[in-house]
Amino acid sequence: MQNVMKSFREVLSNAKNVLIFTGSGVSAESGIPTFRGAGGFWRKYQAQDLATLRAFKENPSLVWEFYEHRRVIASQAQPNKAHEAIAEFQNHYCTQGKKVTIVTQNIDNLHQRAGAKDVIELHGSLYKTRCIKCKDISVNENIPICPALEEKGLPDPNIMISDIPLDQLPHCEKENCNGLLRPHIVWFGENLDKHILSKTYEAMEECDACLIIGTSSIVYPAAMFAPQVAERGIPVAEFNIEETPATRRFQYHFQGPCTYTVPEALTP
Ligand code: BJW
Ligand code: ZN
Repeated sequence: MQNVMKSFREVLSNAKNVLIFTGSGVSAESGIPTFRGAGGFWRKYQAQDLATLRAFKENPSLVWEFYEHRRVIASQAQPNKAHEAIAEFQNHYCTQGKKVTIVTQNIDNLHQRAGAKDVIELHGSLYKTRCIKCKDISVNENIPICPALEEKGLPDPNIMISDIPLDQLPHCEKENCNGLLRPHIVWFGENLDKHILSKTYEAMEECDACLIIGTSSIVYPAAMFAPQVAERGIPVAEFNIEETPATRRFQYHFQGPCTYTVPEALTP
């Protein structure tokens, strides 16, 4: 492991353009549950039951409670040593005229809170809303997001109903709109933003080293990105507590909690 780590650190020291992909595993040690791990349930639901437009249309109150809970958890969490090492690496490399692009599937804002710059958020953000009527996207960090959601969203599986009246859920404040707001998050079956995808493809084309940290590599299209970089012959290093369906596609695999392995790779 030590020699392999030494080899990857050499790759990084010669690289001019590094791409870092992250998933929910990077925030696991900050106390934010991953999707497919043991903590991936909220009440009796899994994320794929609620993270759909259909679920939101059927019961916007329930879906807003779910996201209110996630906003509370994420805002109380602190960036961990992996987020910090990534942000410091980016900062340090930029002062040497090199480039580090961070592309995350996470919606928790922890990379940015650790000091990372220009983070590309593939799946949106817990702290942005989108109006279903005028499509306006706004930043909203209020907790609760509206009075009716105060203390709502408790994960207790015995809570069976969610019946906040529609007019008390978050609504658009643009003049003459008042449309219902939804979380600005890419739900299952929805397309990723074209502009964000093209920035990601550009970073994939330009990079000469790549890290993929804390993702199961099973949700598409993000699951294809690091393997596509590896197919170009670029050294890719996976950091995960276990092997994933993509592991064999990568030159390096560092197994263990990313708060140990990532600082080991990135700290000068
Ligand atoms: C650690 C660790 C530690 C833990 N240290 N590591 C084939 C091709 C294309 C699309 C599809 C396809 N088959 C199915 C689809 C559709 C679907 C999809 O991919 N489904 C899969 C489940 C198969 N994709 C979509 O719907 C996407 N849209 C799309 O494809 O549009 C075209 C289309 C239109 C119409 C119909 C079909 C297609 C959109 C995907 C959006 C994903 N959104 C979510 C939910 C967001 C909402 C929310 O958060 O509430 O984003 S899904 C969820 O998974 C979330 C995550 O960003 C994403 C990735 O999960 P991640 O981060 O990898 O987490 P886990 O839990 O899976 O893994 C954690 C990892 O960390 C593990 O490996 C651990 O070992 C590791 N770990 N602790 C290091 N300390
Ligand atoms: Zn509106």
